Amino acid sequence: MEKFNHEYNADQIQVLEGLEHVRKRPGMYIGSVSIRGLHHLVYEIVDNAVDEALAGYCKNIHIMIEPGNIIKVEDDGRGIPVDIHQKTKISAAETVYTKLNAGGKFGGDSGYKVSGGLHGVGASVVNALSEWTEVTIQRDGGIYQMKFERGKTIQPLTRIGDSDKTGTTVRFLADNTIFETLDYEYEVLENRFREMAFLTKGLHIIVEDTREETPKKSDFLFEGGLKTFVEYLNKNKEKINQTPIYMEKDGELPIEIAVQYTTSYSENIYSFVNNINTVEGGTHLEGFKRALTKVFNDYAKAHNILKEKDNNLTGDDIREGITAVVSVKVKEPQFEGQTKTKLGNSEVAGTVQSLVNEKLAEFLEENPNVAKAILDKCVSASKAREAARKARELVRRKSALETTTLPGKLADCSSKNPEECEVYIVEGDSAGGSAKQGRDRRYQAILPLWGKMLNVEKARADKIYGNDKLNPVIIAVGAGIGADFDITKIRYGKVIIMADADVDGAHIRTLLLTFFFRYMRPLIENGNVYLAQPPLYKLSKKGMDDIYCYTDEDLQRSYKELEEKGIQRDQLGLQRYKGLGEMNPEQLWETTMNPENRILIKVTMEDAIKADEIFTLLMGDDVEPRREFIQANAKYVKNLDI
Ligand code: TSJ
Repeated sequence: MEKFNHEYNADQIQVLEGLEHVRKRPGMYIGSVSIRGLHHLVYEIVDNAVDEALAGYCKNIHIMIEPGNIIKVEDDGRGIPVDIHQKTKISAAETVYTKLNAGGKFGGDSGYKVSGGLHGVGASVVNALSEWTEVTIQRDGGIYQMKFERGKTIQPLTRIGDSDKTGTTVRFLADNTIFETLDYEYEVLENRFREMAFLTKGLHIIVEDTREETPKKSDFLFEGGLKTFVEYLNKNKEKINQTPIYMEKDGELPIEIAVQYTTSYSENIYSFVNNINTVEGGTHLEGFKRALTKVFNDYAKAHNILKEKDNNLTGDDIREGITAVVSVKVKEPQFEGQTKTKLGNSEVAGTVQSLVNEKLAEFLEENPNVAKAILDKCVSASKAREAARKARELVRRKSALETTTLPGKLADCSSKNPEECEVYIVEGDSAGGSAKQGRDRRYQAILPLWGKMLNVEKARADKIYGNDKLNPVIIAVGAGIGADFDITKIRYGKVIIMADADVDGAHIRTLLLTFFFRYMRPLIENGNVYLAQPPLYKLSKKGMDDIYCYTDEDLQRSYKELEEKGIQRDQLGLQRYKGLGEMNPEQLWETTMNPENRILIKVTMEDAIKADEIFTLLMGDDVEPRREFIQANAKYVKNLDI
């Protein structure tokens, strides 16, 4: 029988039309023709090799970006079957490569194929969107090869040599008439395949980039699977349980879960179905969360950590500080949701729930110290949440009844029209006193702050409400915080931070800006936050009006101007202000508060973001970056301290 028949039969014409459609509407198959779509081509091909690994026949996958943006993917699986299929009269290998969605037909029983979304569209889509493709298969004692150009068969599957190995190698060059760019981002591929390796324990994945003179290479093999994944995610965090809790189950519906608690306040749960990140969650995640809540509550009650009369801990309390990865393999996954990344299969919830119910309960019984440490954190999360709720309700109720008691320290203005009103937040009591006396009380309010501010970084919302420094600011501004913040309720059109030009002043400024940025962001976006600019120097001479200078350049300029008028430096009195407190009320009014003379700096989002970054750096858990920052800015800090 003639092996290569180049006459097209009806089947083959359909194939061509199918692949033509992929070229006409690539977005329908791979999402986009941007770099995302380009990377997707690689994922499609590698998925086939991972399927072979999941079926238990492949140990190594090698992904290479070659010069010219050629991708090579090689595995040591069984090799795609090369024998001629009786019905279609072509080999499985060719079918996989030329028929839309043909992959499933040949791999249906062995693995957990993916359906829906943009995943699993198959190698034929990659073929259609490539300038050329070359597939090499080693199996049954031979080496077989086939070649394609833009989806069309150039060389049908041909035996080109002998081999005693098995495996599949695919090389392809994406079509530059379709994609916006062919420049793969190594780090993106590296991250995806690291994740793949975490999700498939024991699978050895090598990623390599030989496009540049100095090649890049990553080698992933994680015998610990998700346990190692969670450790990787938490590498910079302070752990509560040193070793992740690990739960696993094989069978019809394989499940793998790892859990580790940290001292942070955030919840980090990743879920996967057939190695696809289910960003929108789904039944597997629901089952996990339900079991987590139940097991911890049961344990807490049984061990008297919660009393009989206490309310149950909520899911949120129990998930504070959690890092977890939940991975399930589902034979016929139903993907739902906006981006088709939400698992719909209802049977999965119960299976995951039973596993976690059993294994987690067992773990807690066997590790009472870990159980205690985690539950202590959950209980304090619960208390914090309760306090935050009360504080929020208090603020809400007060503002609803308009009976808010204004902070005792606040010297309010007489006008109630926010558009003309301004509040000065002043560092220190003595400066606050001068400001109170010097102000125009019709429209200027003064709120003095003193002492060490709360470290906003490490505080939960309840601490913010309950904090004796920040609470007056919240009440004075009058518009709530966080999700409750309502810009239409602000009591002052200008919120002005007035702090000294020294390190402590810079500290207060950074803290307040960070606070506004995190808890009253619309206030900054709307341009309501300002920095007052007190003078640094005063030049004086008998018979001459005092001259205030706000910067060093200002001072030099004034000296020059006065020299031109015949006044020499040594005839002038120079006062350097160390702090706002040194100014009397009249001076403070003249230099810093009188709209006719004062300099106000409007805070932009960029300023606030920068403050937030500096703040995180200075207050965060990581000591090393803080040390580096302080060293790098030591000079700057000294300058501030003049
Ligand atoms: F699809 C593909 F060409 F893109 C591709 C497939 C690319 C790569 C890099 C690897 C693979 C692939 C496919 N590796 N291993 C397999 N295995 C099979 O296709 C296979 C082998 C044997 C049997 C069997 O039942 O004997 C079944 C299958 C699906």
